[in-house]
Amino acid sequence: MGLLDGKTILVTGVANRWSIASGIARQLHAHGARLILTYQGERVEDAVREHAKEFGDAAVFECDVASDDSLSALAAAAGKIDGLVHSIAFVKKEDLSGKVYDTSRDGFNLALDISAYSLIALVGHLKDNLNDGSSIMALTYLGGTQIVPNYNIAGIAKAALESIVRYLAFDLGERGIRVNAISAGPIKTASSRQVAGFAAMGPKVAAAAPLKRNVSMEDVGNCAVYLASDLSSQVTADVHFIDAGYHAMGMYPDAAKA
Ligand code: 0WD
Repeated sequence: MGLLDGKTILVTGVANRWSIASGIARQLHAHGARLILTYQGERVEDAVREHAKEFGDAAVFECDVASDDSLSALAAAAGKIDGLVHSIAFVKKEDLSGKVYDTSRDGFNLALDISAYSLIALVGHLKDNLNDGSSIMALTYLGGTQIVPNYNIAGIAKAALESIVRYLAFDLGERGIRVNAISAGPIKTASSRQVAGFAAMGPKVAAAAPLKRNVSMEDVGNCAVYLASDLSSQVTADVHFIDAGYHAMGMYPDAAKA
């Protein structure tokens, strides 16, 4: 018996095998979930369709969160679901270094639209697809509440995303639908590599975190299994850290010695 037997979960953001969503899909599938994967556009369609074969021939649909037509088409095609994974972010590369005060209006709007409003748009379009008692989760990062140099506008978008998680949890609570965020430690992916200085972040976490390691996609996927399952039936409006405890440090070991 798998923890997720009988549940259908829609997973966004599976751009490629290195995407965090791919690690999440792998663990959800391993615990018995039937998966629906989405792809952003034709550029990644073939890769996502090929990847879907690894997850029991998961159904695959287009979903560009920048387009309400695309979201409506997804809602019409997807059928009933018991879970939704939001693993989507986009920030112009030029806005992932330098000064936040140099961010353009356009760069701000794009980052907030794709990385934060997209959760509102997805839930708004899929609200009738979601069975009562469903679980919704979104990927966030420590840079939403703390200063992480160069994360800049991406962090500001994560702050909005985490707030959206709480308000949606309130909206949907009467249907027993839970909404949470997973705050993952740094994992090398196509998106994260765009952040200036990203390569140094994993080793810094491993050196400073209580568990003295960084995290993997599998670790994040295991949290997603818990959040998607009935084991977490009383957990909502929460940000759950999968970061080896790094977020709780107020001073890092090297600095403490100095
Ligand atoms: O260290 C990390 N990698 C962390 C990532 C630490 C903590 C959180 N996260 C978050 C990210 O901010 C994001 O919300 O996890 C989520 C997934 O990020 P990822 O796995 O690091 O990155 P990636 O594999 O690039 O997935 C992001 C995807 C896009 O990938 P591509 O390579 O095609 O840009 O977001 C999707 C897309 O699949 N995406 C969209 N999906 C639908 N419509 C759109 C869009 N308009 N734009 C981007």
